[in-house]
Amino acid sequence: MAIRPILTAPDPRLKTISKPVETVDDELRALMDDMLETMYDAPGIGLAAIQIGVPKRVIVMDLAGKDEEPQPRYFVNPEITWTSDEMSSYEEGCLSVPEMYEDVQRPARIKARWLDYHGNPVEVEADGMLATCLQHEMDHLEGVLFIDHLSKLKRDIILRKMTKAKKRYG
Ligand code: GNR
Ligand code: NI
Repeated sequence: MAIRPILTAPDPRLKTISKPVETVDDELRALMDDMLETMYDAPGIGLAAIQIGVPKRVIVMDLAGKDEEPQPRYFVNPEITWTSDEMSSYEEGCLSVPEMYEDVQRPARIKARWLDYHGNPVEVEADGMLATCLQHEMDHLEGVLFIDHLSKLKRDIILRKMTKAKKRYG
């Protein structure tokens, strides 16, 4: 396992549309293991492969609390099959937009399906953090960041701060 560097905005690679995975094999599981280790190290609650520069439709997540048993989750080729009309708002952050937090509105409930760590199909109805986080991560697979859901003014302010921080710290 290895911790890999996380890309940060405005890195153009974060705008890539990620490609579907053809087979869930040991090589893909090694990538998912690295992603999970990178996510825990950051620390974050979710990570899409493109955030470490790999344009595959793969997500890892762990929504367990600090004092709970770890609960790693793996999503390969996820698809949303239904979204509620009801929306919910959550203050989101992103490892690729460090230290910036803004409220984002998304459907409150979704139905989604994906392949798990072993390539087995899973289908669930989700709400709460799972629904929010899965939508945030699936946006990454389309090259979309949470700041793309904000007004252009707010987005530009955040991107300007990011560019300044990068000039300072490299
Ligand atoms: O660690 C993360 N926290 C978070 C908080 C609210 C909504 C979404 C997230 S995902 C984020 C990790 C990340 O950037 N995943 O892409
Ligand atoms: Ni993110």
